[in-house]
Amino acid sequence: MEQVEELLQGSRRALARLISLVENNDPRKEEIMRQLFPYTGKAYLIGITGAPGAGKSSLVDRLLTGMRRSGFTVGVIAVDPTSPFTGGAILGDRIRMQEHALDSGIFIRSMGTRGSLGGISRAAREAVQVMDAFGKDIIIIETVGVGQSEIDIVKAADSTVVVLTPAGGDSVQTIKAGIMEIGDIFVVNKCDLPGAERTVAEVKLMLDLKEEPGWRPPVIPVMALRGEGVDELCNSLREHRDYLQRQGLLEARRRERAGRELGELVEFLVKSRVWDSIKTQISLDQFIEAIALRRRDPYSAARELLRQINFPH
Ligand SMILES: Nc1nc2c(ncn2[C@@H]2O[C@H](COP(=O)(O)OP(=O)(O)O)[C@@H](O)[C@H]2O)c(=O)[nH]1
Ligand SMILES: [Mg+2]
Repeated sequence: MEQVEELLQGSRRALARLISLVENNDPRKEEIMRQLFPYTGKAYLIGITGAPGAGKSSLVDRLLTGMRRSGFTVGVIAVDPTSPFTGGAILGDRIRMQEHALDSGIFIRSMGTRGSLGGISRAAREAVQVMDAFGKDIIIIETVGVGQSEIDIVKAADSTVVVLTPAGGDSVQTIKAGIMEIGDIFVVNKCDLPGAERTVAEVKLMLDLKEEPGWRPPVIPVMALRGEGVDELCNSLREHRDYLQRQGLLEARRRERAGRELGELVEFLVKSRVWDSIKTQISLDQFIEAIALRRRDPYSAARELLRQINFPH
């Protein structure tokens, strides 16, 4: 495909175009992903998650400056279903971000709920692969830590940063359990606000209670607004990457991810193909009616549908 060629030659226009095709589940997507695959697997993936307004985008902005200074090229995918904006507005409306947008070593892409046909997490993951094939050294996925799909997105990362804010009067105990599990590094942003020290201490305590061997997630006080603590975060990211590499865990994580993705893909293909053929071949009304009237249980109805399209049931 011509656009794939252009992408591999470094065309940013092709990069933007291909991400759109992938996001919109274009019929050529499968072919695109297949052609790009041999060029993927080189980028380092960083997931950044946290509540809306925690300061993730501000932090990404600071990280970009630091990473570019170190000579890395960076891609950013911001997934924010809570944002009404799509197509670049989430980050792009910020003046500092626009500065980055002029830097050819940086590519920023926003995703809303749009293109979530096959799930936003798959769309984001495939966008990552397109950026990876393009040759970005580091890819940052910024996502709101609200639902399972957002957690799934960061599970695809090599290093995950959880961004918290000073809890004020609240205790950190209210932090969603799932979020604590996935953090490799914790940031307490907005350290200019009251209660920051206490939050840092509480998060440390919570992490200490886990007493797991291996990597101890650092808890870093940050003020993204002024860039304070960002160097420490960059150092921790480097340390975590080195740790994973030293222990052979990077390979292990990526293998685990490959297994999960394969399973999800089979599930997706089966689900869409099977459901499509059921819907085109069979009128579902009488099945639905029978279930609603309690004349037939849903399990046997579902199996009957599969039987009628000759799918193993
Ligand atoms: N006081 C304070 N505000 C911050 C800091 N970092 C970000 N903010 C503000 O928090 C708000 C949300 O930031 P944003 O980066 O968009 O958060 P996101 O939704 O997590 O991406 C913005 O108004 C930022 O200016 C900080 O270190 N201190
Ligand atoms: Mg944001």
